Amino acid sequence: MKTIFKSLLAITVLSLVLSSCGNGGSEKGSQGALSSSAAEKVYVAPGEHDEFYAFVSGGFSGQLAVYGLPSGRLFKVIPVFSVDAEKAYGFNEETKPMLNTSHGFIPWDDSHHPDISQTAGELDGRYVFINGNNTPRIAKIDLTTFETTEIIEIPNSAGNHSSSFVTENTEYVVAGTRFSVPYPQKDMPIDEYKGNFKGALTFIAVDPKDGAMDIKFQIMMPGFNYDLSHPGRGDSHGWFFFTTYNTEEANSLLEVNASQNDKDFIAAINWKKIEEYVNNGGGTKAPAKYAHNVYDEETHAATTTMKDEIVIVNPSDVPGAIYFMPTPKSPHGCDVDPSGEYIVGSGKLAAELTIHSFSKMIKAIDEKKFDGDAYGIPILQYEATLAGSVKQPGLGPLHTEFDGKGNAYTTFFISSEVVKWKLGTWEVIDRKPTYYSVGHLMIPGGNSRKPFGKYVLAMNKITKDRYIPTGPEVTQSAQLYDISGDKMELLLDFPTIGEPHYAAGIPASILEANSKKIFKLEESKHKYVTKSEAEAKVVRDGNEVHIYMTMIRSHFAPDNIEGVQVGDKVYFHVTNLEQDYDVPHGIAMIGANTSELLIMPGQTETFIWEPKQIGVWPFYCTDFCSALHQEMQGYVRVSPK
Ligand code: CUK
Ligand code: CUA
Repeated sequence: MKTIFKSLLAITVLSLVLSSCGNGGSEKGSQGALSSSAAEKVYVAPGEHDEFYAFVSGGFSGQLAVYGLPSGRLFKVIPVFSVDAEKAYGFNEETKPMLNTSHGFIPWDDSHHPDISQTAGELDGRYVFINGNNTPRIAKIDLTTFETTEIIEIPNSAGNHSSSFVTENTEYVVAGTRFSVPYPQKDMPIDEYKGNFKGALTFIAVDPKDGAMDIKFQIMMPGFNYDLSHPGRGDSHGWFFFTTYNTEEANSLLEVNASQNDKDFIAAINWKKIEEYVNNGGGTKAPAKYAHNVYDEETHAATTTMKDEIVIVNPSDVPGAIYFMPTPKSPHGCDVDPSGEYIVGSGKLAAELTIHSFSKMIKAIDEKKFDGDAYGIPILQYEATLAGSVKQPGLGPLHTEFDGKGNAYTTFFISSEVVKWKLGTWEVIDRKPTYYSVGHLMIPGGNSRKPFGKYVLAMNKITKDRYIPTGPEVTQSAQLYDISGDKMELLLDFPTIGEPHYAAGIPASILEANSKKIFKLEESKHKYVTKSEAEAKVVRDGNEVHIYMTMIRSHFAPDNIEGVQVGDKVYFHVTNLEQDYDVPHGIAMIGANTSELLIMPGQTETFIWEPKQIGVWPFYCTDFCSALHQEMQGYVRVSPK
């Protein structure tokens, strides 16, 4: 996204400069003019709860942040494609395997698009999925524990961008490649891209019972860039839509190359048809190396399985399953309205929004209204699928969400605004500025058949003068608008962790009921659990020392450990014996090359310490757990070998 918009950014920066000379005062004025009811609308009194959860992607931090709406309060940062010293994710032995890939341990990624699981087209609040762009992965976060419980790597893919959107019964979570790459990967001249690079669209099946992810098939598409995607719903359930750009198949995307074509495509994929084909033994089993990492809630530990094969489907294998709908000027966002009838393509270099009709698309397919084909995939006539367009709505359209009341809201990056327009009549109803350069926006449930159209959250790329400065790097930010009336009303700016790329929102009431409060100690199947103080022990095995340790207010057992030698590899397997809600303990060891461990009641975590020097070395509890927290400590004596 950053690269795509480099030149657009230049225009934006220019317009920012102009606006700060010209009408900076009036902007301030308009902020001052915010109605006093705006404050009331976002005020959540101490002890009161927010109405919505917003899961805001951490973009290049690889995390997922949980905010309350309307307050904008930050509740939790969930590490996904990152290590996190606060939670020891990626540091303790239990969660390290979550970050394994076929390229090794990759403790970072670029996460863009969270999407919440659905049943019958409505948010069910079981999981939130999010993509890692860089080393292509899809993660699943369990919304009973707010922990990352599964990560699957996507082979043959690069820049996993048009992801991770789910079908209306969470049959599939989809991963579309931004970059086309040689398939299979090989050493070849880059300028032989055209016709030789392929774009993989990956359909990951989600088990309806336990939510386990598994790559069902991968479609090897022509070598375009696949930007964003959305599932059909209602009548269009069974289809998936992907925007493409660079249908020229240029190997360098200097704009002159990539935007020659007046129209690129929205690819319409009948995944049900392809699923049936694969279920009947269709497709080619091909070698592919990828990691599948699962965190098991019973053993409280993750394992990595290296997979070596997937099913590849070529578009020509399944005639009638894939079509292209021409869409002007490098369509970026691809959004399907709650009824499933309208597919909005935002040509980011176009002066209008293009809306395709699903029913017209089906009719055009029946009547074979084709305009040739691309690599054997029929291209539908532009006019034949067109439902309408929103004329001159703004500059640089990116993404659209829906309020469930017949209105759509589209972000405009260059003109820095959210524009409200009406489905069916395509008339613009309202527009409000954003501060500044908005990317995505989010309405809770806006990706489902049942949006909760009370608020829209705008996620901005630039904040400039909105906050007190924090050096050259200023905060990232989101803005909340009330959309319950005809006109939008800006209610709140709030800073976020970097980068607030996209978000998924859900009524708090759906999640609160299922939120897990305690891991029951007696149910723990952790390999190194110590269920009582009496079972605490130190076991030597060659040069490995395993300490089975417990913690409870306010001491460790054992707390004085002798018999360790320089050169040993010391495993601390630490169990929190507490069974009261919200009483974690922590542990940290001087000189251990890891983070502290924050251990929830009933859980066991492990870290490794390799003492290099003789002496008596302390460890202590890192989480303020009781009045005697500061007494919660111990020593390890290290003797010469
Ligand atoms: S993409 Cu960047 S604003 Cu990654 Cu969702 Cu459109
Ligand atoms: Cu246990 Cu502080």
